[in-house]
Amino acid sequence: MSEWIATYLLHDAKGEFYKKAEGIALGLTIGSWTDLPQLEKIQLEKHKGKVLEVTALEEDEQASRYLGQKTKRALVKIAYPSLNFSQDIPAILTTVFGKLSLDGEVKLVDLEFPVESVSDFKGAKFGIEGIREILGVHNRPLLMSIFKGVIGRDIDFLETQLRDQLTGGADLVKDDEILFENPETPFEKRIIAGKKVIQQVFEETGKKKLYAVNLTGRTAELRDKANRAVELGASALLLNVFSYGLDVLHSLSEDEEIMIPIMAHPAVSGALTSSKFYGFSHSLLLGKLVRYAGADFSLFPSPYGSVALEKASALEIAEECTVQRAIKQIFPVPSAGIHPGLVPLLIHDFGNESIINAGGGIHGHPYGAVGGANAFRAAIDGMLEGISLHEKAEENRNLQAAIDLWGAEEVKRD
Ligand code: 1AE
Repeated sequence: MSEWIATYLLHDAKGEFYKKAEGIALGLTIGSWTDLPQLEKIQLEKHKGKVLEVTALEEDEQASRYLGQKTKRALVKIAYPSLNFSQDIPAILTTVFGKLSLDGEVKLVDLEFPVESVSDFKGAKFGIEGIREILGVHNRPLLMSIFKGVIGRDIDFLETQLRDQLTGGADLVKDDEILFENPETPFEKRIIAGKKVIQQVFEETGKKKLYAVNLTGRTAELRDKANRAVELGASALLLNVFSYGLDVLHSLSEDEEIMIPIMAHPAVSGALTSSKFYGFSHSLLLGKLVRYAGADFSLFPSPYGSVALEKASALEIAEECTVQRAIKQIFPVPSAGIHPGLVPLLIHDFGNESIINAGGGIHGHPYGAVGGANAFRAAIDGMLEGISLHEKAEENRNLQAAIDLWGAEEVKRD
């Protein structure tokens, strides 16, 4: 029988984890707060959740202190019959973490998809391989830049910013996630301007580029808006997935009319992942679920920048994006507060199959966005050539200027 297996991290003062797990398995399947007649119980057997494993963990003193009493911890695995629910993200999440998410110190750390259901989740249309094919870049991490300081600016300003970022060496540019519909730079005008600049840069340099326009507005409008974006020649979409819900991403990614890559922005996800006790693990939400829902890129805070994530969590997200599965690998994009001096650490940790993403670190460069993007590309090249940032900076004044301003974190080479 096909089953979804959820793994939870539980904290409980009494430590009665098996009893708690049984309560979850029943409560989220056939159970209720009151006992059912025996006959009904037998009929419902095939719908019943099963406790597969209860693994006690060492006490975490910090957690006990935080919760105000000595608290025990355990990992619990529960299997849910697929039979109970339609194979879509809202039904799955409501089953494995619906009311349970409100019931004390319970964190959903993983969810295993049954093989029979994997075909319901086609994943990314392009993924790492497809994006590299479009851009014609195969041998290095990609460089992405972000429109910054564009609220209240006009379309000419955006065009100039885009051209500077691309000619400096960015492979892709995305809208800032806080750029919504506005009179100065409305969605359609941004797409038309973006297409024009990308074409000009291609004619000048022979290099293909992508620009991800922020798909915003009411949920009911998004599909039409995405279709309109494709008609107008958009090359990629950015989506604030967690402001809308994973199923919105899933619907867009499955749509055969929307044949452009989709970038998943993590805005709002911190409210669902940051607690040690509640919500989802980072890797499940920003890695596995975003990938199964069909994003081509998953953005998340790197361990190093202005909004840092614990290194282990950031690496786990990247692992979920790239581990071999029946669906395509997607780009991990460790972001936020990134400057060229962090490039060696990022490549060391996340490898070639990742994207270096920077807004302030490009626009705040002393020689402007062209210099900023170029400094990043030099830092990437230096890392691949096996030389230090400081050595590379001797031959690249943009990189030197970035290091002078923000510093440099070299990695120890073996
Ligand atoms: C985690 C997402 C980062 C992002 O979208 C963004 O706008 C970063 O900007 P900077 O690089 O911190 O300026």
